[in-house]
Amino acid sequence: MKIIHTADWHLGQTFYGYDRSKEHALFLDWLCSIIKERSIDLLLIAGDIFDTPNPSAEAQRMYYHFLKRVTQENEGLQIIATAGNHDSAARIEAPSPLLNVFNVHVSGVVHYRNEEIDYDSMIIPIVGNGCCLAVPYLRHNDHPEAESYSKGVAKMYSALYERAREKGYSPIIAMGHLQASGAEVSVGDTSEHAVIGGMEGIETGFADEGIIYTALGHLHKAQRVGRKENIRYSGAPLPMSFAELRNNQGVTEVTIVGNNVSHEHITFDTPVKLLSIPAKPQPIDTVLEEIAALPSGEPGDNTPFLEIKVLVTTIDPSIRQRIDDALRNKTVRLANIAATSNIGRDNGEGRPMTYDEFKRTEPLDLIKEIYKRGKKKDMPEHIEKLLTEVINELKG
Ligand SMILES: [Mn+2]
Repeated sequence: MKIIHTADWHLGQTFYGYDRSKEHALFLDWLCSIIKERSIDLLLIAGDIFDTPNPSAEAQRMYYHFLKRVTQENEGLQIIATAGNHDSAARIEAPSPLLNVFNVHVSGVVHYRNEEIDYDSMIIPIVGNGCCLAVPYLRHNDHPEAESYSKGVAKMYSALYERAREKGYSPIIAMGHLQASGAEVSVGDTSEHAVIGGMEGIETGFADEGIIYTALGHLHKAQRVGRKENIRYSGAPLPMSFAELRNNQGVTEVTIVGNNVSHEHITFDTPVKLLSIPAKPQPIDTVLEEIAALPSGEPGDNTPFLEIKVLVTTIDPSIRQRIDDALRNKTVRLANIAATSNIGRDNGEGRPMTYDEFKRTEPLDLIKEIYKRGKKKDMPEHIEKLLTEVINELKG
């Protein structure tokens, strides 16, 4: 059995205001050709099909056009998709009566029967005698009762696995949209944290026995989880932020023969490159020199997106204008100016703190440092204690 595992398409995404529909269309064309060339039996889409719960008509048209084309071109192809945290679970599942006719199954919502989780609705038979445990992104209370969210999610997979095994399915594969513990998050990536924010990772021990392959979505970097080759993130096909520019975007081909499973990452050569200059934040004059070295010409559909990292050393309102002037006639599309300042606090590594780092800083640490800077001595313990109480009170 040959499977393509993909996730995190984020159809309809705009990148700092730029439309990405052409990039997405090229990806879907490429995916069609991969599925045909490699005689794929099963396509798994592990969530975040769309970028928002309310995708544009164009994004939806692109998705349904793809489903129609790929099922028409590949007789016998089965498609199973689950909802991610960015998708509207109910919306993507709504066309199921029609999609089922084309051998497309969408698992968006956790269904209940007599107030019990309807596990059978998430067990999708696949070619041969196998099945796929198609688990959508689980919101709070969408899982069996447990002492925490992460334990509840793990319990959901274990319960599904037991049920599928009792029913005699083999092989059993699983698919889900979650943040696994032991997985690597792209540094500073905000799209991956959008909903999960601060929640602990899910232990994937449930996949140790019996489940031959676990196809995950949510993290945008292709990787195995917890050193297990058969628990993987396929990664996103397009970089969704500048933090992802070195992620080697693509899809994962999985081949199952008997009890053997092998995989191969197939790189998608993204049509629009992301450029982030300078390598680290630099004062404006250095930035302008690097901009001057960029190629000139008319911008087109595939013109790279540019991020500029400026180190602000003095308050200078002309910076934006100087950057705009320097960029005139350059074949880049300015997406983001990331300004970091050394006017304020150092991040402890001898470079200024970025806004994201600032957001992650504990308030108490910040207050202690400011106290030390002003009073030239450590904050007395009784003040620290008092502040801790106030902060805890505010955090509720
Ligand atoms: Mn995503």
